[in-house]
Amino acid sequence: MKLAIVGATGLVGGQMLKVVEDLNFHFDELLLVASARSAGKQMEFMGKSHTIVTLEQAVEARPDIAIFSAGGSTSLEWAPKFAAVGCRVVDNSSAWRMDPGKKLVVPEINGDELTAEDYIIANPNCSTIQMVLALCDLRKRYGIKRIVVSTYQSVTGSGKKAVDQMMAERAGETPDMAYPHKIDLNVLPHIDVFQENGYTKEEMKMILETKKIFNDENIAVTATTVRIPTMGGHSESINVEFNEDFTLEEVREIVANTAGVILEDDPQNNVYPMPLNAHNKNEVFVGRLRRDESQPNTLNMWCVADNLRKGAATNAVQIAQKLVDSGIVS
Ligand code: A2P
Ligand code: 11C
Repeated sequence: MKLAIVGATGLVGGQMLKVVEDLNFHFDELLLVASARSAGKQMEFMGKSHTIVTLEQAVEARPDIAIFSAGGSTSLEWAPKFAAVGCRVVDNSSAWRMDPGKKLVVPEINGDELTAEDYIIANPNCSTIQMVLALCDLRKRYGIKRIVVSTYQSVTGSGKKAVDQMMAERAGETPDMAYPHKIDLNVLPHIDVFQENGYTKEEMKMILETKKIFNDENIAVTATTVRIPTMGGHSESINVEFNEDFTLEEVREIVANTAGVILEDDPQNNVYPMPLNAHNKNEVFVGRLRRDESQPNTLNMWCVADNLRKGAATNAVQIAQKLVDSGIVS
């Protein structure tokens, strides 16, 4: 098994390497791929030094699986070139997600739909992944009519430059600006670019990707996505209207038994999910479960996950694992 990590020097790439080690993902040979700026440099991983290679060199080496996190334009241009030499590409960018010919996969939800025909597989947006995972088993039981979600997203979602901006502001230094405004001690109701309908691209990703992953065009979804000056994970306030009524007791049991989800719901003892606790964890945390008393069949919940882990690297490595476990890659 020859594994390539494309974008290995980036924030998500670094997490991918940690998750490969954490989840004991088996490989015989590892290719660390980055831009021409980094090619030739050495990088340590699991006690071994690796020479960073270019995309061209990686294609020549014909990896079995390549996990990409090097931006949308790199994926658009290079994923087909890797696929052409028989490599399975798991792509963390938004380049292929809404392509009708490509699968958008959260392994716990639709990983079983992967087949030998799939060469480019899309990893969903981080905010979408944690929400659909928190809801997937509740959906099976009660059906979902409508979701209203508001997010509180970590600066790590915008990459290293954004983390540096926040830390420089905190230290009283003049930052290189990743955002149009100061982020420390502030809140920006603005993630990614504004679209003609007044929503941001991040909001539209949550709406469209949710429908695709659940394979249900009829689920109504609306989103407001917000950047807050935190690291460690994205938080979401989710209001979900089911087709059927529920009991909170059963909801708690379903959430607690959902694969990849941990129930943290003991508000009397100040127990609820927080980004500080979700940091570097592979699971999605859910709490503050309560009935929306303003209308029938509706639940409020709070959901937190490390956006670089289950929101990106963990989900991508789990897709790669699924390709191996199902015999698509051997
Ligand atoms: P490099 O470090 O050589 O620039 P982040 O999202 O944290 O900014 O990381 C982006 C990742 O994608 C880095 O590993 C970066 O490599 C890589 N990358 C960016 N542009 C390209 C490109 N044109 N070809 C290959 N890798 C790229
Ligand atoms: C953020 N969700 O937090 C974004 C980052 O489509 O994979 C990931 C963008 C994507 O800003």
